[in-house]
Amino acid sequence: MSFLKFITSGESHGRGLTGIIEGIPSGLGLSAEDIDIDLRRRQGGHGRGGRMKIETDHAEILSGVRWGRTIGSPVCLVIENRDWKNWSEGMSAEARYQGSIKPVTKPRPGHADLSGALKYNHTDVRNILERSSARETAMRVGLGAIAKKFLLEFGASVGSYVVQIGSQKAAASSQQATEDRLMKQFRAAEKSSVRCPDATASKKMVALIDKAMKEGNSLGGIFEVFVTGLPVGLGSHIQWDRKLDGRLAQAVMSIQAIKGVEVGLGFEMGRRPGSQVMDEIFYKGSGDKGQGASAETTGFYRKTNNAGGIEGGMTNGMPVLIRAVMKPIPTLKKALQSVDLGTKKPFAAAYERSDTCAVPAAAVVAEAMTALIIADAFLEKFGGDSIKETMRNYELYLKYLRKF
Ligand code: EPS
Repeated sequence: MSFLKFITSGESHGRGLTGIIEGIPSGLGLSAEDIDIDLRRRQGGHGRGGRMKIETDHAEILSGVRWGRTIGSPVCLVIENRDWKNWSEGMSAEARYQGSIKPVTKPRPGHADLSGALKYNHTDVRNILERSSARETAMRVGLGAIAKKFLLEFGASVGSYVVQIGSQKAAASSQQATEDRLMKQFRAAEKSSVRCPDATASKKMVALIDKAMKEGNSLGGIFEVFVTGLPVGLGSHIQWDRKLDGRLAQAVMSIQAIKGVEVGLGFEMGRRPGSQVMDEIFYKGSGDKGQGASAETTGFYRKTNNAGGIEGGMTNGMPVLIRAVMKPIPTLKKALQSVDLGTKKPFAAAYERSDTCAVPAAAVVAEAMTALIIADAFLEKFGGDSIKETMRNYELYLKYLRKF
């Protein structure tokens, strides 16, 4: 990301999370409530553990916004950890509290614990697990909400829904879905406790999570993220690091526990002949309105969207479609074999409080990461230090496309 930059800091049981985003043009309407809506969405979802009963995330805007509008300077957010009151000595920055809680010496399989301790020379695994925790994603969602607000100015919407938890699949399919259909699936997902648009599958997913909870096990799953209303030409084919699909894949893959990312039909493309993969090109005519943002401006459109809205590393005017898989949460009540860092003796990993399933939350985090990348590509294409300037450049481009 070079036109929009962001960085986060914060430990899971530390004082709180901070995030700075630089590059949002001036004049964007922004309130803490705009951000809190997404923070609440991330905290929901059947299968979360005891921690979510403690936290009610709220973003405080420390800089970059004056009287409800961005002023062009970096925006800094702070989200307090309510759990901090239980950790104020154990996670204190002050040396005098050293040793106030016992070190964690038992690395949990599937976490950053062992590699992190070896790499950063820590005998207390807490120094690793506090930062590798998915608590950090609350701030990504906070910053992503700003990117979403920015994109909305240009008519682009980002959403997500869950399509699989454990072995339970939903009937939802995004592949041939129009923008309206995607939004409909999104609205249905918002009403489901597992963020799945298929009500029957939702119930079965809830039952599966309850069963895993009882058994002390955990579950992963698959979700989809979409972006509607994007113009043709975000990203570029000319260099590897400017390709939009590559940038999105890295961003979504960077979310804790995400182990695979697909664009459009994704891996299914490998099973089909080319004639069933490419999205043929049409031009709207009388009585044929076409579909997607591209049809309105350029007249060119597709009847299918197997490419997931990206060809040659550039948006093609169809909705951008990303699918990602989250592995099951690695903290299990079921003991897993590991080795103590100090004694080098084997033990069965001890259970700490944990979530059973966080796929619905991960989908909201992926919306945020997607929005940040798309907003970056938007600023790369249209520039602008104020929203008005970005809008002027954007509208000029649409005017050019209409005449093409
Ligand atoms: C997490 C472990 C749990 C989750 C946490 C991520 O926290 P704790 O160790 O305090 O019980 O609840 O997620 C969040 C706090 C959050 O806001 O999403 C982990 O190890 O990744």
